[in-house]
Amino acid sequence: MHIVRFVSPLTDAPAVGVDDGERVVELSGVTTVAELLRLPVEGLRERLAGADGPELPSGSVRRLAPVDGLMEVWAAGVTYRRSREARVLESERAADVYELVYDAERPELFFKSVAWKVSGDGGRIAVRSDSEIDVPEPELGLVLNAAGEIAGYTVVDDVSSRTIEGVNPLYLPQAKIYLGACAVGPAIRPAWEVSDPYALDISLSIARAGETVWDGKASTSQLNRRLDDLAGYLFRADLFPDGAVLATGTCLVPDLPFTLQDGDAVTIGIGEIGILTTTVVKGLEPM
Ligand code: DO4
Ligand code: MG
Repeated sequence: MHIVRFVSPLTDAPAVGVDDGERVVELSGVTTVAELLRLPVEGLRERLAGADGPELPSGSVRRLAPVDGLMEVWAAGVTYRRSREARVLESERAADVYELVYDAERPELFFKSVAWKVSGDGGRIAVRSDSEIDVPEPELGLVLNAAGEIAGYTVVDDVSSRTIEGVNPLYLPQAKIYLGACAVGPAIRPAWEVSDPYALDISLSIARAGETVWDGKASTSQLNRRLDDLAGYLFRADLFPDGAVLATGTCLVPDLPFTLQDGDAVTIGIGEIGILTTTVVKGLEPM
């Protein structure tokens, strides 16, 4: 079962429901995912079990990114050996920064996006026109409620400019926070339905003009951090009244000089969680 945010065909406005794979049952009286993330996990479970609104065939709804209200998207970095290796290679003079953070007690966490800028499944991601090497970063997303509990999981694409971050790690916000740099979806899998979040397959496939130009597979078993520890650091000195999504770092990075190009189709799959598909645009036109 997944929590979905979609366009209600009855009102043409965003709605929230429960998708069992065959039908979506709307949660009456709930219009945002943020409202659900104000509940503790047990309260969320009861609310989802009591879904009794209008029903629609699962394939018929237009899904929206499952982030809204004051929800924020954050991301962890260098949580997998592969990410550490790739960053050490691309950054040369600042390589130590990445070596050190991989083993440090405190993880690297950075702000990624406000809710309204996030792209959803079937949407567009962007690469910057002032960057030459750009990649998608497929990441398991923790969906955290207002109390910091892991309420569910989703798929996040932490789209990144390797050119800009490679020049100087202090440019990280410009490499990672811009219009079209964040995709989340297609939905949220409730935490209690995922038996082992440390054993999920992650795949990335990039297609250009119908041909696969890069694909790879990895697993969350390679994660060098504990999920609740990452969530704990995010909530240490901050408040998220509408909850947050925390991307847990990438384990798949194409070798240099691979770069995304305009029109590429990017597909990220995470076992038990979902498949997120987006199309790349080059440049920063409003989405
Ligand atoms: O340290 C820079 C960012 C790392 C990152 O985004 C990742 O490892 O996924
Ligand atoms: Mg990342």
